[in-house]
Amino acid sequence: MTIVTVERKVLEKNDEIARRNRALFSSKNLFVINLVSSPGSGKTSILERTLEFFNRRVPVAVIEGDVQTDFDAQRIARYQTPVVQIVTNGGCHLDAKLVEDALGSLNLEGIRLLIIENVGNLVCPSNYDLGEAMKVVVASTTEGDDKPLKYPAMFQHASVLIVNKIDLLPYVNCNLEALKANALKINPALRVFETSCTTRSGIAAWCSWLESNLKP
Ligand SMILES: Nc1nc2c(ncn2[C@@H]2O[C@H](COP(=O)(O)OP(=O)(O)O)[C@@H](O)[C@H]2O)c(=O)[nH]1
Ligand SMILES: [Mg+2]
Repeated sequence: MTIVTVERKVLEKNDEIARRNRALFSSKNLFVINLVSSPGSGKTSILERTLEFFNRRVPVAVIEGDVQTDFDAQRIARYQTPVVQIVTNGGCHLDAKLVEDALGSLNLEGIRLLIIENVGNLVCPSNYDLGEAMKVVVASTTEGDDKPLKYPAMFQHASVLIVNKIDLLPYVNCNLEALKANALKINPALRVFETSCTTRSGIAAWCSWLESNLKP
């Protein structure tokens, strides 16, 4: 009983800070996405391919969330992109306060798109609003086609699904149509993209859609 109450208070506090973040993003005309997936699905790779595609034509900033290391921030910094690494020290998700604190170290002047890469985890990040416009969930073909049914909350809370590693379809036990159908069963409103970060298939379609969401 007590645990439930504490959990609710934590989430209420988080939502209050998320509202503050959202107001800040809105005042700066920033489009913000929260990229979520299990570890290794390809979130950082999709970010790299996205930055490469925009080639600095679209000003992007990135917040990286990881349990340990700044490896992902180092990967993003190679694209001359402003990036801040949040290390959660064991924490399994980002929360709105961590993002608010990270924003203090990011110069958002002229930035139009902020991408937050969440900690790799298909469970906890679904509960925490960071102030983003939408959650984008990445599911890779190497994870099989049943994950939307096993982790429904993440797919319910997301607006977009990126099915990544489609180059590996011939080699893995994953039925692409079943994966998409399972995700759409959980959330029929999901917008679906299919990508490969190795062949770059689908990256242009994803980036064009992303760009169409930027505020004037
Ligand atoms: N074959 C293949 N490998 C990929 C693809 N995307 C990412 N990877 C590899 O998957 C591993 C995890 O990718 P990473 O971007 O670090 O995933 P993250 O943990 O979700 O950020 C790396 O070895 C990537 O090179 C893809 O589309 N196809
Ligand atoms: Mg990563």
